Amino acid sequence: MPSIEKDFNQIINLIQSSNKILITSHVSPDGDSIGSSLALWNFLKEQGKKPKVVMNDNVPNNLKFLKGADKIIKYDQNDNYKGYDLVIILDLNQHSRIGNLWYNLENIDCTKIVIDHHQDPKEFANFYYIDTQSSSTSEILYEMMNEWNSKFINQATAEALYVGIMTDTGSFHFDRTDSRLFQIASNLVEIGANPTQLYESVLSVNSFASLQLMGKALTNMELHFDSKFCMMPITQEDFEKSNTHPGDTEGFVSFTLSIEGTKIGALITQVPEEKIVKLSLRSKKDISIREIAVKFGGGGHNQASGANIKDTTLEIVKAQLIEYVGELLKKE
Ligand SMILES: [Mn+2]
Repeated sequence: MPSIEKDFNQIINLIQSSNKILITSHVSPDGDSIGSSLALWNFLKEQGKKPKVVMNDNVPNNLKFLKGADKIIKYDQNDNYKGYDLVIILDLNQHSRIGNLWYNLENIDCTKIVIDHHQDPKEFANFYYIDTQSSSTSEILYEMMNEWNSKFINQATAEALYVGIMTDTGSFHFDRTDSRLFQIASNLVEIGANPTQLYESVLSVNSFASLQLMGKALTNMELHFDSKFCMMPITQEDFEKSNTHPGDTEGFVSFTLSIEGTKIGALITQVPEEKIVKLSLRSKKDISIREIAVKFGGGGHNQASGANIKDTTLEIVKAQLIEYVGELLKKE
């Protein structure tokens, strides 16, 4: 466990004394990882610095409209990533989440900073700013930028931060959506983030095929323990029949928790090409399902966590999950 001082000044000083700055985030990037990375990129460019965003994976189509998304550099294993003054790692707390890019960054001789909101950070960087009470990395970055100098937050930065916050809060309804967050959102709207446009660009982008898969996933749902637990399994065959893939299940897991009286929800998908079963867990406030994810070798937040389970089957994971959830509910 690294030593963590919640000190923006330390981080701001490090960034201020650097010019060429490499920004990166996690594999399979989402709204918060792309949003926070591009917000910081725009914010630093506004001050005449030379930031670059490098990602292990491609930017999802629905986030490509953000300013700077077309400048994101795809990881190249032959690049030695030398010549940077500083590396800033966003929205993750263990180096495996960076992907193979980590092996290129690991040995370069420059300071590495992690800014994140997940629990249980691992030791791999020089400085950390971690706030597990924060809704998103984008929210932390807003606070940092505000403390630094809010006049550098331009419209592009505001839009990227807004997208990060909107996606990581399930459009402002997850735990840690508090009054401060609405103040921040309000400031971002004032600067030029348009809530209607950003919601439509990022979230109203379902394909017909993914909606057909959703229909199948909804019929697959099972209730257990007096409706307290809802499971949504999706098989390899379901993906094949609808001509979809696991990336098309974005947002599905939230349906499991939308049932009256349900406290715990799980999306379980077979990822055939990688021979793994992917588990996404959600719980309502006051129940933490993080421990269950840890039992499967994963992790995350108290109300949202997950695991990628190797060498198993959907049926085995379902049975284990019912057992673990049963134990957890007994303690309630
Ligand atoms: Mn995040």
